[in-house]
Amino acid sequence: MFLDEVTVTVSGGKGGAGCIAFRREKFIPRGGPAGGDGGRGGDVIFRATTAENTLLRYRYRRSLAAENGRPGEGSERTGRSGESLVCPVPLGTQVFDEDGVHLLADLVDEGQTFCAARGGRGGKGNAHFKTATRQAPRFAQPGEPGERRVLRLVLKLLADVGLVGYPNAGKSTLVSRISAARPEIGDYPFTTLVPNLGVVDAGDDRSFVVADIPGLIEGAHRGRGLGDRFLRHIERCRVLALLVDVSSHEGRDPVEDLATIERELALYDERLAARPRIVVATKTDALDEPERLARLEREAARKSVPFLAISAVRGEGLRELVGRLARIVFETPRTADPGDNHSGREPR
Ligand SMILES: Nc1nc2c(ncn2[C@@H]2O[C@H](COP(=O)(O)OP(=O)(O)OP(=O)(O)O)[C@@H](O)[C@H]2O)c(=O)[nH]1
Ligand SMILES: [Mg+2]
Repeated sequence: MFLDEVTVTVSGGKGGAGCIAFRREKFIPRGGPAGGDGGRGGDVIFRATTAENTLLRYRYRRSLAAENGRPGEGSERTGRSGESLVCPVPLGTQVFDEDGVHLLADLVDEGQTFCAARGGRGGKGNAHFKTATRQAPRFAQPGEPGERRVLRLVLKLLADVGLVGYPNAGKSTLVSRISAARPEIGDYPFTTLVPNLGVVDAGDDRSFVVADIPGLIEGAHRGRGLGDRFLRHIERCRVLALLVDVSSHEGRDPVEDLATIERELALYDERLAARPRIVVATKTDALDEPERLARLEREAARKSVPFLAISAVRGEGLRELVGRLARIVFETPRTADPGDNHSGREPR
């Protein structure tokens, strides 16, 4: 199972109440106020970790509350602070406000944390309120409530290369040939329902991550097919590989397919239109009309976009593809736009 957006309520722990107490000791009459302070409430903290791959653990646990602080005690003893609640999230999780408009945190590094709700301060005990004219204060402060808010968590996978194309273009097959990932492959559209990641060995002890996302069709930005909701997972890719099936299996035209994919990308986010890319013609082993491949290649040249033809089934062109992707990946910084406000929801 994979879940990439969820709304949660976070509540910091309440501060413990201050204590009202007086010193009672032998030989010290009227010992004076001795009520200790309440403990602080715990915080709710999100922490990015590679141990998580999805936000699934929050599907049935939407209310995240840290422990309350303990009340203060006599003899000026401070109450114990509440434990903070540390909530693990996958790398690439963005924290938005309830409306999904303001980005509050972008957790991209292992161990990076964000304090989502602070615990309340503990109340002061009556020991604090003694003055020259008020020797025996019979009051103390209550603890402060913890912060409470509704937040929207949105996962955007951190892959280097995003594979985009029509359903059945051969995206999952390619991933299964160049990485150890074993996504499902099928000769029907929408075999892939959720994104998969694969780690590709690029030689020289270097590797990069490819994201295989569900296929796009015309009108995806309006929600057709599986829509564009998985495109957020390629928002941060350094390079996009646009896969186009050049066999005539699907009865479509490769040049039109490429135009449709480009259009859907731009309609989702025009910044994607400027991302480095490579056009990859797939299934050359099943090429029954060579002119289809030639036309696609000419179209890529016309747009000055690098082009490569492969057959994942025969393993042709894969080394060259990995090499070219690696070169672009290692030369291009990651696009992690901090002002990024694509939470999947339109501002209200
Ligand atoms: N002849 C041939 N068939 C291929 C090649 N690559 C993939 N296929 C076939 O094309 C079909 C679709 O492949 P997938 O890898 O599932 O395609 P996809 O792009 O991941 O499809 P969705 O997940 O539905 O978006 C399968 O039947 C594959 O066996 C290839 O290089 N040559
Ligand atoms: Mg697939």
